[in-house]
Amino acid sequence: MTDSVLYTRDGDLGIVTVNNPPVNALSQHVRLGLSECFATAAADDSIATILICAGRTFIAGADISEFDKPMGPPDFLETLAMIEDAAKPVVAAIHGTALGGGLETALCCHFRVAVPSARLGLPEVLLGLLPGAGGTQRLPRLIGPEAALDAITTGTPMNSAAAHAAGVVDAIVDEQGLLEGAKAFAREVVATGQPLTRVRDLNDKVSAVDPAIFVATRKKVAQTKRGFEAPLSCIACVEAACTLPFDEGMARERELFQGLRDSVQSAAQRHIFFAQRAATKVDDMPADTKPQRIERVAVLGAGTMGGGIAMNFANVGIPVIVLETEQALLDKGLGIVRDNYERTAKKGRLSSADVEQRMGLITGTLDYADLADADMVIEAVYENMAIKKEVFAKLDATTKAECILASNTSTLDVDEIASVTSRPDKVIGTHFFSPANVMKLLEIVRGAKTSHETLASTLAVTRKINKVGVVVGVCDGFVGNRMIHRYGSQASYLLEEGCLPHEVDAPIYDLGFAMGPLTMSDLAGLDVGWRIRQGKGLPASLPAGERYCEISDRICEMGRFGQKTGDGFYHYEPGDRNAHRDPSIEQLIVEYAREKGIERRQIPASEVIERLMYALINEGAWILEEGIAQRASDIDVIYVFGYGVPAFLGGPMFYADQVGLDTVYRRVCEFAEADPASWKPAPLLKRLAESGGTFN
Ligand code: 3H9
Repeated sequence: MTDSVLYTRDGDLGIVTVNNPPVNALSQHVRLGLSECFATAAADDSIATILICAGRTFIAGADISEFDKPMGPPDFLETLAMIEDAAKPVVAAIHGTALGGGLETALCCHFRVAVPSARLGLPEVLLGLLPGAGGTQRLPRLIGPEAALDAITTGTPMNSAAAHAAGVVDAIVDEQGLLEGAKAFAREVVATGQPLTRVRDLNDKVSAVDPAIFVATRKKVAQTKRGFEAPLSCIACVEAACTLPFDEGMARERELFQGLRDSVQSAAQRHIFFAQRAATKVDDMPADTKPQRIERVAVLGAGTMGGGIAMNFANVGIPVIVLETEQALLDKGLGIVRDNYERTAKKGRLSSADVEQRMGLITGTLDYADLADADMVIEAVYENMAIKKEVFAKLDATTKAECILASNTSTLDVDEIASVTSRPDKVIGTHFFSPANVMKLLEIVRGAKTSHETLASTLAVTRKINKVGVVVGVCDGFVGNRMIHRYGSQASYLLEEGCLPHEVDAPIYDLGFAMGPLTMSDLAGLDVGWRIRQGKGLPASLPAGERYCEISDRICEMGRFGQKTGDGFYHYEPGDRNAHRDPSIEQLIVEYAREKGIERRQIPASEVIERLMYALINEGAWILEEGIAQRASDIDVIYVFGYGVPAFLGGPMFYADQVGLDTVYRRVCEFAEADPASWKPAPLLKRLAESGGTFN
């Protein structure tokens, strides 16, 4: 027997214990161990078998790292069939998370008991897969196709109570007494002679199903998961469960699973799964670095950013105090926070008691003295170095010595900000993305003097507030905005050279991005960049030989700042976020090119994609070269969670690897030859291209 699965006897019961830290994934040796243990259980005189897991969780799924290589024996389905075919009752005892192959294993047991804190689900779709060990055939048989479609196409897990109500779990047992509860349940089943439930044989819920539910789910998925292949295959499998005999449904599931497993989309989504976890690891941080406790937080500024940041903490029960300079601004800001919560409550996603509980955790103040017991302060004031320095000097004087001072700057030098304090080791950047209560990404900016403890504490609190944190170094724009600057510049050069706005945006949208670069600028507000450029004295201050496009400035001069004014690169109707082509802007672009003597040409969509994507990738390579990001996959995480790049593309650096770095480098060199002012091929890209390497 393997060490990771153990068979023991507890009186008349057989106990199979899986012990494969950290999450008891169904690695090859676990499948082998399960097969051996269930064979032993079948042969002995035990009256029933309990399947339980050691450590923090029930089986959390297949071992995702095995999907990149051929799967060694035994096959999942053979192992699970042994469990389902067992002549004696098998009871799954569930704690932690029974996910993916873990829940599929539990569905092959004849009964399931769980502790109240357990969660059960089939999240394969989030990895670009479908439940490939019978989940698409068994879950609909157990809970009906409609509920199963929802669970399988969204990947959202159910809590124990919901799983019990739906019939996935037969009994909820005491949180501290899972094994005891499972044993009592098993003995009761035997004593009362309860028949064994084999889910594969339940057909009531999957016969005479209204096909309209599949049409409706396909429509929903087309809207919410545009471009993702896996949800459509999930629907096809559940449909098969409702129209084909079990074995044929299983064959269909297998065929579609293998197609997805071998797809680039799933490879990209699996890459993002591991990348997200790798991003929180800091290469030089000693493993025993202890995070400080962060139990009280303060936020400076009650504007859109400050309010959104404060909500993140209140959402997880951390009290937060918001400081403003004037009562009216404070009232307005906290009013917007309340409106946000109430809007969520109206959609049924929060109760009114939740709204009050969260608002109760947010207090306002005008007095720095009230920040004295905060463990962390996040500054979200106007993006201006002089103001930030003034604020940090004040914070240094008024907060306790161990308090972490974080700046929500999106571009400024964190080291310069830290220099005005007596505790640069406690200063860090926390770059939230707007809207801060919604966007998952947090760029954690590590200054030259930021201590490991400060970094570890910030990483821990990032996880607590359910954000995806990525540690980056100090430079203008950090990782995300520095790269997006190159992308935005290329978008404007494409306008000069021949494209109209929709011809820049459409290819990128079709590639899968949430929106194209110009629609994104309209959403973010064109005035933001305009004011920064004005502040830098551009274009007058432009160094010789640098390229500059004034189209965006001219649009701003017309008072068109994007969606918020109803006009930008596009026109927007009141109450409608759809971008409409605007002939006046198209004319402005054509006339601008004429004025500058630029001969416009027809630019193919393929070149639009190359110019935009390679601008990101080349800058990403510079960022890696300079050590601003620790690893290419960190950049991918930033782009997927902060910039609307779909997970199925795996982020810009993963995308580059798929295209082939030799191709990317060759095109970047060609672009640089045509336009040396805006393209500087990155040495890392060159080295990797020449050595046949990849970023990831
Ligand atoms: C599947 O089941 C397919 C089948 O239907 C069909 C087969 C034919 N495999 O997230 P954490 C690692 S697909 C390998 O930080 P938490 C993770 O990388 C699978 N490794 O902990 C990390 O490693 P490291 C369906 C895995 O407490 C460490 O474990 N299942 C796996 O915040 C800790 O993870 C899923 O999609 C895995 N399955 O969250 C569930 N899972 O320390 C995926 C985790 O080196 N997993 N690792 O960075 C999760 O959702 C979360 O990990 C979980 C724990 C909620 C379980």
